[in-house]
Amino acid sequence: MDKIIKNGTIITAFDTYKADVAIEGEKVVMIANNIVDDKAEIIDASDKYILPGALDAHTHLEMPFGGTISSDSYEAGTRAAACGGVTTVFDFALQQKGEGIIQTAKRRNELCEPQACVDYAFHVAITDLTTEVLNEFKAAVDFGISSFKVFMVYKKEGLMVDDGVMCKVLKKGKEVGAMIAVHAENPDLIDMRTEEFLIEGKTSAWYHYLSRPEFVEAEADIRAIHWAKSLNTPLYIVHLANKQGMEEVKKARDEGYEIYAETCPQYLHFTSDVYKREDGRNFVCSPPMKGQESQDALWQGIKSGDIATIATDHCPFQSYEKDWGKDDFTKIPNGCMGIENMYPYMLSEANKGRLSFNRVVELCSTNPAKIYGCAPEKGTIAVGSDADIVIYDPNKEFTVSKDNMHSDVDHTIWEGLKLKGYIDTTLSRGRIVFKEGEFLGQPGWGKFLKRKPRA
Ligand code: DUC
Ligand code: ZN
Ligand code: ZN
Repeated sequence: MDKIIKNGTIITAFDTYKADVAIEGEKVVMIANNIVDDKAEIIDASDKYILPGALDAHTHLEMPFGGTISSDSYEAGTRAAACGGVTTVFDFALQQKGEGIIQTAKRRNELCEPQACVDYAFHVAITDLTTEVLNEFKAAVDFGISSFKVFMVYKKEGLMVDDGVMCKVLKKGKEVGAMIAVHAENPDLIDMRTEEFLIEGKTSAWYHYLSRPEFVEAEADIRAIHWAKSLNTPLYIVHLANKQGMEEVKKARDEGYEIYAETCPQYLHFTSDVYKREDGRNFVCSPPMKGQESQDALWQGIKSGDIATIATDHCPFQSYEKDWGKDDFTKIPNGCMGIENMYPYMLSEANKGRLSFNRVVELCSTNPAKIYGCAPEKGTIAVGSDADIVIYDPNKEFTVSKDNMHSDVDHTIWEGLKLKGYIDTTLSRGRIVFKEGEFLGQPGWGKFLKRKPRA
């Protein structure tokens, strides 16, 4: 054995118990009381919790978007991930016109592989569905890419697909065992409302919210669910942020359909009121934060089990880039940071009693691992699983500031957030990559995850 984590309390999605965890190489090899091996390095976890590392199933690292490139490179983003207890990152690889799926993944992997500090996978976003691309789905799944995404928005940006394409992708996805994720908002309504606001001189960040309010997202959620039900295919809705959409997800699930909803910490913590702030542009992301009723519905969905996962949509931009839209919300690059905040925020909410620690593990680790084809290696602490482990100190007080974060971005929407409890140590496949505030990992350590198809 190389390392033994001693005296801690293990928390998985299903269990809470005291035991030692022995690691050999990259794997957990034993879980038992009082494990002894004189040659092993001892990591003392007295009064601490031992959790599986989180999987962030939704990031946009060094992604060309909004007239620039998101500020976190693969190195910076996965460094911040390690420091926030995220040991697997799922990044979106955007297909370029004429490109194949595997070609898209390989192009992004060339950038990612030398930089990644934790393990990673790609969802390929289908933007140009030719017959060849449709025929390539099976090969892509065999290659280890068992999830694809479609955007129902971003028409001008060339990312959007229409309902016909979405349906073809849903059907083919089911056939080859791939999960299909959708960004659901109605593009025509957004364009119509944006045009009206600009004509009326309504240009502050508040109008970003009003250009894509609750019903704009809900309509697309309902449409996507309708097609998934009609075709009897699974569906994963990314960054769900509105009440009506949440209700439709619940209804479909109650009827027995395989519909998964992901939400993000920013929707659970902030409301659309942030867009009235002087620095409202820093909170501009799509879909935008919504009203209190929507936030309450999301927390209710977490309680009822109808929210399946939490992920971040991590897509940071520097202040000077956000400032492009000071006087015109349409010029603000869309995206916020969160990769280092997701697990600490959710665990702090558990520590305050809002939900159980087990449920946080399920939402942030176990469920994304299962849904996206990398369980049981990822997403739990068990003999044989990867030693992706977070040691959490429930008694530590932590205040988020841009100065104690590890991204390459000069501000954070989470500035000043007080957390009850914080991450002490993160291990990625047995290697300590974060300890007591310090990043100890290495670019190039993270491996591409070849994922399994859906059964
Ligand atoms: N939304 C964002 O805010 N940024 C990146 C892409 C997206 O859908
Ligand atoms: Zn999106
Ligand atoms: Zn996104």
